[in-house]
Amino acid sequence: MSARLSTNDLEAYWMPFTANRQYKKAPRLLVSAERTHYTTDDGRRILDGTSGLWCVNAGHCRPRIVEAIRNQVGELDFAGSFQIGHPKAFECASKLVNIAPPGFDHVFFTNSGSESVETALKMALAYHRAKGNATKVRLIGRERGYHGVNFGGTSVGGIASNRKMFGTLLTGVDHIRHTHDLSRNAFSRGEPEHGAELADDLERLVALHDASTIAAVIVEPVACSTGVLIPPKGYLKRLAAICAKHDILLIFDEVITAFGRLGTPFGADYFDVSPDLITTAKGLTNGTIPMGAVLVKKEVHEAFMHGPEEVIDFFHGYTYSGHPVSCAAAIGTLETYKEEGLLTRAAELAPYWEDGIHSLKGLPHVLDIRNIGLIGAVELDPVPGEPSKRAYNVFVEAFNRGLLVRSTGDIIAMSPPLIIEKQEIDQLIEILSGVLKAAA
Ligand code: PXG
Repeated sequence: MSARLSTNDLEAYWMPFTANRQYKKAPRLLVSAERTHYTTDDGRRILDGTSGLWCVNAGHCRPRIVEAIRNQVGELDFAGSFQIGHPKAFECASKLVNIAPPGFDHVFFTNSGSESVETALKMALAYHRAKGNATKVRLIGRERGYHGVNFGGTSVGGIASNRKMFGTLLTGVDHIRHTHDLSRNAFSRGEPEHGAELADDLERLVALHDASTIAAVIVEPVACSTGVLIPPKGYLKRLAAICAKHDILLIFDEVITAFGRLGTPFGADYFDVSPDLITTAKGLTNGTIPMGAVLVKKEVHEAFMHGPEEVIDFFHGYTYSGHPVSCAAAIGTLETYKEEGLLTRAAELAPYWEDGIHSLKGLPHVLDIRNIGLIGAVELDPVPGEPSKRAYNVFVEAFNRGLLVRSTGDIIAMSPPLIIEKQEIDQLIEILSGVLKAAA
């Protein structure tokens, strides 16, 4: 165990998405992890209610994944992927295609969710151009959406605090409205009943801009970062139908919902909707090594394969696309998921999780509780004039009592590792319940 850090040691690191000055006055430091628990620098065990940052789906420090990474880095530390290759990247892509929804037969590797999003957006633009529809250049996101932090993703994203510091962002971007409606759907279990018609908002943008100018729509099947907004029943099917009608590519941003989070391999499987592109990251390597992947439908890939054979078909890629160590980590991860049945385990646990989290109804300041697969959220009444404070305080107090949750705005979000046991779900609910009662 490392010695505890002094305040001076904390200064140089400018932490991402963090209130740095507040954090450094009272730091929370994690020094090791195993399965469902972290250990802090003062030796306390913390139940990981968030799978790290929605990524450690198989639990922490799983031997097969650790071993795959160790072996790979000693055998082939780096090999590029531009006009040259190494076997693990091909093996990894084939393994992904094997578990992908029907019709997805190609994979483009990136290093994060943000890069997967940029890649998918560029692919959508280049696809229409390759098909002779070069006027299709607009990108449509959704209010409250989160698609990472690069310029494309920030532009199609719909969370004001993530956008307002950064000027005008990309041009030619618009947003459909979000689906959150507490007046009709509060305390829904699973998919809310009301709001499929909100998908028709895309028709409003088609009427405004004309379909001939729209390349793609990107949505998260479940909008997690903004506080777990679950799509109303029928909404995603309706959105897909409108996209198909107007030759608009539908991109599912599955950086969180892929790899078993909903109890199916992908969110597209759960909602029985077939998008054109799927972005992934996080659970792809169980959080161990940064990696992302864009899954590509046959028809989209095919459009790029008509030029002269000796000309590069997609002028895009990263130094670390298909990095050998990332690929080894992904292969170890996919094997772990398969051996332990983790891509469907959330379906078995979901009813228990749902009952547990909805038992918090009636506690002070609880405005809504929502759940799907192994995801849950508790929306709190904000402290008047101090948005985010109540949920932040719950996050800190839960950590002090041995539980890691996320707070976003005044919403508590949770997504425990898919290996969690029922008695650990009970512990999680008990700690959170105690914190909410004390926060009264
Ligand atoms: N798309 C989606 C849907 C995401 O959830 C990204 C893209 C970006 O991925 P990278 O790997 O570039 O961070 C994400 C990331 C949170 C939280 O607590 C969520 C994310 C990242 C950090 C925190 O809600 N999602």
